[in-house]
Amino acid sequence: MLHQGSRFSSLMMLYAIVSLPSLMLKSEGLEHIVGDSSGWELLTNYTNWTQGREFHVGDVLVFNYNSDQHNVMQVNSTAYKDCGRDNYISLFTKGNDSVIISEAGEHWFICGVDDHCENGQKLSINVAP
Ligand SMILES: *[C@@H]1O[C@H](CO)[C@@H](O)[C@H](O)[C@H]1NC(C)=O
Ligand SMILES: *[C@@H]1O[C@H](CO)[C@@H](O)[C@H](O)[C@H]1NC(C)=O
Ligand SMILES: *[C@@H]1O[C@H](CO)[C@@H](O)[C@H](O)[C@H]1NC(C)=O
Ligand SMILES: *[C@@H]1O[C@H](CO)[C@@H](O)[C@H](O)[C@H]1NC(C)=O
Ligand SMILES: [Cu+2]
Repeated sequence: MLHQGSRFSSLMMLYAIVSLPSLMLKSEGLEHIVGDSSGWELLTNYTNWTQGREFHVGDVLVFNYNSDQHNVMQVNSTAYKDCGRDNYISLFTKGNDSVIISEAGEHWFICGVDDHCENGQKLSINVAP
C-alpha cells in the first residue's frame, strides 16, 4: 500500500515537471507580427493576413511601421467601417507597438493618417477566449 502510494506520488511529480513548462508557455500567448515582413503599411490586404490565423486572449499584436508615415488606432466597428478617426479607443505612434489582446471578440484597428484607412490600411480580428 505504502509502496504503491509513493510510486503514485512520484509519477505525479514527474507529470508536473514535464507539463509545467508547456502550461507556462501557453499562458504567455503568441506574438503576431501584423503583415509579417511587410509590417503595417498601405499595400497589404490585412484581411488576407488574418486568414488561417487564430487569435487568443493573451496574444500580442506587433505593429511595425515608419512612425513618420503611419499610426495605429484601435477603434470600434463603426469607425472601422467609416474610417472615423475622432473617437478611438487607443492610439499607438511608436512604430514598434505591441498590443496585448486582453478580451475575446472582435477588435478593430485602422491607420489614422490621411486617407490610409480608406485605402485599406485597416485590420479586423476575431479573438477566441
Ligand atoms: C487577397 O486574397 C485574395 C483572394 O485570395 C487575392 O485575390 C488578392 O490578390 C489578395 N490581396 C493581396 C493584396 O494579397
Ligand atoms: C462607436 O463610437 C461612436 C462614438 O463614440 C459611437 O457613436 C458609435 O455608436 C460606436 N459604435 C458602436 C458599434 O458601438
Ligand atoms: C521601439 O523603438 C524604440 C526606438 O524607436 C526603441 O527605443 C525601443 O526599444 C523599441 N522597443 C521595442 C519593444 O522594440
Ligand atoms: C482583401 O481581400 C479580401 C479577400 O481575401 C477581399 O474581400 C477584400 O475586398 C480585399 N480588400 C481590399 C481593400 O482589396
Ligand atoms: Cu498609414
